[in-house]
Amino acid sequence: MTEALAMVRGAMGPQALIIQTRKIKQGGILGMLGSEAVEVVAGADEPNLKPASPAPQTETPQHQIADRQQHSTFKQIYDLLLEQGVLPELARSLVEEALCKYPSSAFAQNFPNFADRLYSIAGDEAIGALGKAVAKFACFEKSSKPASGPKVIGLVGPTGVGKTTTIAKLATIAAMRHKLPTGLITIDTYRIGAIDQLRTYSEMLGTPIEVVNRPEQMKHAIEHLSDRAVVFVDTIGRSPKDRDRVGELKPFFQQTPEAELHLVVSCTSKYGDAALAAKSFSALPLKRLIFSKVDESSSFGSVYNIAVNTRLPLSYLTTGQEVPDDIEVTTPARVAQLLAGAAA
Ligand SMILES: Nc1nc2c(ncn2[C@@H]2O[C@H](COP(=O)(O)OP(=O)(O)O)[C@@H](O)[C@H]2O)c(=O)[nH]1
Ligand SMILES: [Mg+2]
Repeated sequence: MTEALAMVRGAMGPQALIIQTRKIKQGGILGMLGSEAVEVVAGADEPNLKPASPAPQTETPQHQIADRQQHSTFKQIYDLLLEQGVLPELARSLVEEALCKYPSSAFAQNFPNFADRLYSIAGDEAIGALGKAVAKFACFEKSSKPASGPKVIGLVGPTGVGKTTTIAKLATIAAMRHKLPTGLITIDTYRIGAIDQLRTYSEMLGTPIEVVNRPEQMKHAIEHLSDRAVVFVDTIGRSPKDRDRVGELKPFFQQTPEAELHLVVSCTSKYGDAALAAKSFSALPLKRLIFSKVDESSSFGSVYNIAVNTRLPLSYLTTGQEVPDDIEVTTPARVAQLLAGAAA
């Protein structure tokens, strides 16, 4: 630790602020990595990046200036990711991966296996590098087409995250833009009749809708819609506890193994709540992850953490209440942009 701190002061000057020290098992980032695997995260304002002593009389070589810019860019990105709520170890992996693109920097020199991937890019392309890093840790996949029968897409998730609105968007795009024969199913586990929202869209689009109250009705509903190219399944319920809801939904989807289930997680949810939802709903055969309410949130760490930890491929993100326009296919570049704090 003493050796690491001396290295930090040597590199960043006596004013260097030690932010965090800890022992780690393997390579670290944004700090010195001592032979005893000690990680020190330190910060310094730009003037303190000058070597402590002696002050150089000659002009700083260009490559050193470039290195400093890269360091401060990566430090900024790392800090941004933490601000966004990305878990520290996931943030570190992201920055490490992005750093692979800067093998000539002094930081990268500390990670010898990076050195064989030689090419350099300018600082403002760091977000691009971050996007490539995001693509390494999170998955991205569109829906696949079934060999026969309708494509069945079901949306599940906590109450109020935007499942019905998202189905309305997807169904409108399928029916109006792609002219696909489209069908709708609502699974109402409480028989509360709260299907008016989706019924309105079904009438507007001229698409048939089936209301399913019991699991055994599921197969029948899909048979009714077997002439459709795509069928969207909405789920509604009133239980405040996700676990109860999942327990109720499970038998419905056991009847329809062909359904591609997308878990909807709101970007406005706290990491703990989103993680709990992901855990509860993992009892269902989830295939994709949708980020909703991107427009209402300014931090995207919690949903990124869920994407990495669940390994569920990202399908769509929703950006407002407008049907059908406020929906996009999720891409690594877009996630990087959101993590870096770009406007939603
Ligand atoms: N700002 C914003 N609001 C949304 C978005 N998606 C849905 N909503 C709103 O969130 C509320 C709940 O949506 P709803 O689809 O009924 O959620 P559900 O309970 O999961 O079916 C409604 O007021 C929607 O208009 C979105 O992407 N952004
Ligand atoms: Mg709903």
